[in-house]
Amino acid sequence: RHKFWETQPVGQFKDIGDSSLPDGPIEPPTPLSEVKQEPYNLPNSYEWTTCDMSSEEICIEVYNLLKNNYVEDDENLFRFNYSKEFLGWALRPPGYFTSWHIGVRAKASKKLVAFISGIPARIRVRDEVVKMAEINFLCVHKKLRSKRLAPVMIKEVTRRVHLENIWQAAYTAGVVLPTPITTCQYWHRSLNPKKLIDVGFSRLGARMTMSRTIKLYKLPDSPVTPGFRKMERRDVPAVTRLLRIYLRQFDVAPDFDESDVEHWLLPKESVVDSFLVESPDSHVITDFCSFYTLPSSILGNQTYSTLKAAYSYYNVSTKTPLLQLMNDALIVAKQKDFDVFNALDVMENESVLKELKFGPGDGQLHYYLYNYRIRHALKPSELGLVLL
Ligand code: NHW
Ligand code: EN5
Repeated sequence: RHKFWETQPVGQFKDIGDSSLPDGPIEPPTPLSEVKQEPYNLPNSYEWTTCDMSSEEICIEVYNLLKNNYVEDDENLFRFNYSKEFLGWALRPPGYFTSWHIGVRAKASKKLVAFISGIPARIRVRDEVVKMAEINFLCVHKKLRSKRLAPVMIKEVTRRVHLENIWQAAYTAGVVLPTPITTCQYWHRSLNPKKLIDVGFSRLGARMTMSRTIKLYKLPDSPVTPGFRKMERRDVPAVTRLLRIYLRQFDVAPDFDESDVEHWLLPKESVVDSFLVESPDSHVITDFCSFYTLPSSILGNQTYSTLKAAYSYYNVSTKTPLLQLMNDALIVAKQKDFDVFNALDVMENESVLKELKFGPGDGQLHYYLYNYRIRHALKPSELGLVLL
């Protein structure tokens, strides 16, 4: 069934429920001298290229490949359109390796036809913090599909991760592979219902008119929580403390330090937005919420070309109820002209999504670990990790 994945150190479907297999690494690290020194072979007319994402020109090539060939929904109405600024941010966190930003070019034209990336991360699985690669943006040009290029790219990124003495990875996908550590549901909250209906993202509910629908999704003009404000650089230590304590309760979560928080959560225009609640009297930072910006191209609509979507990222509520905190996030997202606010049922999200008028989408997101077995699948609420 899975000719490639059957050969890889990942949990296999046949082993589900086998309690004789221990949790933890599936194979031990090999000495670095035994890691293959040369890249894997590509079909003859293609060559490897390392993509320097600090170069505007290379960043544009990766951007264009993804804009035209990356993930679509099941009806091919929308395609993710990660911005250049977003890609620069997503691929250059603290300690990143340029060698993990891997492209494939056609030898003759030098056109970029495929891409895969990794970034380093410390991910805690239960009681153990594991150095991992987060793999993302695997993309093969539409005209080169089904030629078994993806397995070669995955083996090549694996080799380059091994060369940095890292032996585990985390990744997500909309497709089922051997074998998910958990499966999450996408939820969507309409901010601009008329446009969402016009472009086929959502439908008018039964016995609902457009004007009733617009009224249903109305939000206040500004956040309601006293002390709610944008996160600033001076907040990094306090936000790091808040987040580290909060994420302890989940079985799988990132181990963020201050430099990670500065990179991943300090607001960056049209990339990531973060807000916190500072108690008006004590000035203590008690709550935090964030979302990232990921537009989708609307394929074949006469009126609209882009769907502006916000994706819930990390939230921490200690004093302000999560419901109110996320409602304030919806309010600021609406003020920033997003059409829809998306969230997964990870962490404590499930408990507030229905009341905030989110509805389940038609997409799921499966989470995976490479070379790390977890005997029992997690519930989405036991997962404290959001990948981009
Ligand atoms: S998920 C988004 C992936 N990208 C897209 O969906 C974009 C549109 N699609 C494409 O570009 C986020 C192509 O369809 C792709 C497959 C390139 C997806 N993950 O070349 P073939 C990520 O980026 C397996 C993993 O003929 P293709 C996460 C498939 O099951 N494997 O197919 C990436 C089959 O293997 P099997 C996937 O359609 C995580 C084989 O590829 C996959 O031309 C990567 C077929 O290859 C997917 N999303 O190209 C793993 N989609 O065994 C990282 C298909 O079933 C692992 N396949 O025969 C960790 C590495 C690091 C370890 C470090 C220690
Ligand atoms: C990971 N870094 O299918 C990358 N999105 O539900 C890989 N559906 O937007 C991730 N089909 O349900 C890949 N509207 C997995 C995601 C791939 C993209 C995808 C889904 C997630 C999606 C929308 C549009 C469907 C269009 C037709 C959807 C319903 C919204 C409705 C709003 C009102 C309340 C009920 C729900």
